[in-house]
Amino acid sequence: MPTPNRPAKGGFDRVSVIGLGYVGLPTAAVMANRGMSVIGVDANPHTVERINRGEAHIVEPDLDILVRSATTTGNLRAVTKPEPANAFIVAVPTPFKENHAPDLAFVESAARSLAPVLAKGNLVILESTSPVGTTEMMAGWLAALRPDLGFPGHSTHVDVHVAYSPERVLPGRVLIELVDNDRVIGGLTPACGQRAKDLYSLFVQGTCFLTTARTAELVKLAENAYRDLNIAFANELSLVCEKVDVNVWEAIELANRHPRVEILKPGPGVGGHCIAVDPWFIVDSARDVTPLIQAARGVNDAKPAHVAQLIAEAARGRNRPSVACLGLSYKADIDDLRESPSVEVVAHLDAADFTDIMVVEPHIDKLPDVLAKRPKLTLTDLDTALSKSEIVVLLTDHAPFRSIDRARLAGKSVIDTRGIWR
Ligand code: SAJ
Repeated sequence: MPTPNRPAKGGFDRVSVIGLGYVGLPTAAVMANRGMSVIGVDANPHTVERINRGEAHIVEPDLDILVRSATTTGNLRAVTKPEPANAFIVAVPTPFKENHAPDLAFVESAARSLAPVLAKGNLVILESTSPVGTTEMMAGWLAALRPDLGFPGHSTHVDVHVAYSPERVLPGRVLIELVDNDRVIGGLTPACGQRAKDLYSLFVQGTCFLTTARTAELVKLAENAYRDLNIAFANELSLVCEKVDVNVWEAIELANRHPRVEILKPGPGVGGHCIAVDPWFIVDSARDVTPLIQAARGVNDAKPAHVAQLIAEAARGRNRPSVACLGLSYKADIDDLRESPSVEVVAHLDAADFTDIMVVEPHIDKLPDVLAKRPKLTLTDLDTALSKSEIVVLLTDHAPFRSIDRARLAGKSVIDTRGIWR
């Protein structure tokens, strides 16, 4: 479909987003709905096809409506290979490898794929959560592939501006936070940062703060490590409370009445593709000086096995009972199972201890691979699970679980990892 002509937008007549996932697709759709001409690039042809049909391939409130309207107007078009544009926003995954070392293969392949279409005056922004120094590395890859163009740090003149600006959106509120949140923008030079700010100013209502690329990279990692550490404190406190027979939820609620204390909530562990992953990027670049960050990861990662042990102990008090495990996604009211501690708890259960392990997850219609072939384990509905179980374990605090009639829990062993039924 041809892209219609429209007035120049601060020199950003056409913007390309590389990687149409949890961050890239909403960003592309928001810009397109602001009247910008956007080319979305994704290596997966099925993703591209679906988007061009006006469908969102990920679940996020209102995203489907936005994608439909963006493709209907022709402002958003998805392709599998980069095309020339004024600006490129790279939003590809940055997972870690076996040893927790960051895996930058997707960033590198994005750089390789966009290098041939780069032109003088272009802007390249990396948004993926990345170890400090990745934006400089990306400029290096581009400079090697395009010796005819000047890149910051590699030439006396700059033909292509390069900057880093991390996404900060919360799954479930992505479309709101994409526009409203403040942004940190780090240019490889001040002019690079300013150029990136000009682009974000076209759709961001929050304040855009300029800094260096290295600082912006660290800021993103620090935000998520800060949260991981604070959740680890809450999780450690929950273990202490078990030992000294204190209700952790009441203790935290009362401690938080102090004007300068704000303890987060304990749970079955920390999941998702951000908080459980990003602190390792700091550790990888400064292992010797990060005992606290490493300890927090250890505390949060150990929590699922501990919850499974509590369930096993409850089972020992009964004769091979049926257990209902409520919730698999990593947090409430979303369908995302990535790094989910709830999945891990269920995976830790020993089938020999139970007659039946019933799992209730209203947002999925089939069990994830890691649980699919486990003996005695079934995906079932809430009503059946509550009727048949002797042990009920609350793993993810989805809305339908919050409103369960407490009378239905009477006489059962209840393990509420999120404190919603107290
Ligand atoms: N959790 C607790 N106790 C709490 C809060 C969270 O156990 O008090 C658990 C959740 O159940 C979940 C995990 O932590 O398993 C993470 O959930 P979350 O809602 O805190 O965060 P995410 O991973 O969905 O999104 C985060 C956000 N980062 C911060 O709040 C610092 C978001 O703003 C980032 O954009 C996103 O990571 C990202 O992409 O980095």
